[in-house]
Amino acid sequence: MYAQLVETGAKRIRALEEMGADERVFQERIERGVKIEPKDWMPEAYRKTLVRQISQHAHSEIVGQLPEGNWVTRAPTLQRKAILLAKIQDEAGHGLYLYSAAETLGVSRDQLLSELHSGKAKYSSIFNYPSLSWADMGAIGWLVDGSAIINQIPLCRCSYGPYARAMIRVCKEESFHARQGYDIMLALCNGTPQQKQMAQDALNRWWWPALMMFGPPDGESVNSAQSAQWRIKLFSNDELRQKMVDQSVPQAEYLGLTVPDAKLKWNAETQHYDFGEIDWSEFNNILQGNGPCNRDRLSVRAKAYEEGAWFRDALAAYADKQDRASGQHVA
Ligand code: FAQ
Repeated sequence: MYAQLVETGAKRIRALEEMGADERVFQERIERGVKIEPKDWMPEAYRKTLVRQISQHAHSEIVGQLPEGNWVTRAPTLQRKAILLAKIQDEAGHGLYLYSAAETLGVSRDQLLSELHSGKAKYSSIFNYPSLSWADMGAIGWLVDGSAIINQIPLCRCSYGPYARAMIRVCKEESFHARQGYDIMLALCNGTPQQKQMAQDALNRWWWPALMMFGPPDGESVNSAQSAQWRIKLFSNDELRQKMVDQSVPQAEYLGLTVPDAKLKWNAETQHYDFGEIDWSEFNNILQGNGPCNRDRLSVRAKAYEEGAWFRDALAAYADKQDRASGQHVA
């Protein structure tokens, strides 16, 4: 599957014999399954790819709090509210582990955040859709966290040590998130016809965007081949997307909901579901900053960062004071 992924990427990668001595030793270590650690030699392009992916991932966790934050004050019961709050806090924690993992590669958190706030850095397309009803909290947990787990379980085995280790806890927490989402969907589907209709409407709106989360089709994925060679990616975008469809369709059937895809059909030969064409123009539009919520998401994050400046200053002043008191102050 690794060789297949290397083959299917849109860019050609270099073979071992075309590499310089350091790079060859590095590649051989990766192929033996040895983790790369922050102080090890690494090609600059490997470092840059990881900074790109880990920071995009961190930004996604932080921006991803916003669609759910929209429903904290309107959760239907105290218990649902407490669960939702805990989930959103977990996402903040995931952002922090991931920014820390990126920092081991020599970038500062301030630099990464300024790239997010200026619109230069990407974050997951999925968080540029609005959360219109309480049922969206169910659909996000079930489909968005569900997709995140499918993508992230292999990352626990990726070649870069700090990223792989951060992912272990993230995946455990995402599993709770997916269950809480499915539990909301189940409650709505067992409720009144109107509640079931809310669940169906949420599934209709989140299904296709969730499939887009896995990235462009393999033939158009510019980073896949190189990331596969470096064992950052262990499965291709299309392989993971297929896993998501195969896993979610029976779950939708159990809920008594209809997946909004007329071409969805079990294929006995491949033992997978065939599914319809994804609207990649919608995805590309979002990546260009023109999705339904792109501008709003960025302005909310930038405002929160500005308004938190006094708190960061106070923390830095306190840490400085502590260092002086303990004689560890560096001028
Ligand atoms: N959105 O060549 P590829 C979550 C970009 S966490 C936006 O295939 P790659 C938890 C891609 O960056 C969700 N951009 O790229 C949660 C590249 O552009 P670049 C986030 C996308 O990196 C739940 C270009 O397209 N998870 O949900 C997207 O090899 C609920 C070409 O693509 C991660 O970040 C997209 N969906 O594969 C939180 C997981 N897809 O950078 C709160 C780690 C692609 O060259 C609430 N990331 N692009 O300018 C990955 O596994 C990979 O980065 C992929 C993309 C698979 C996302």
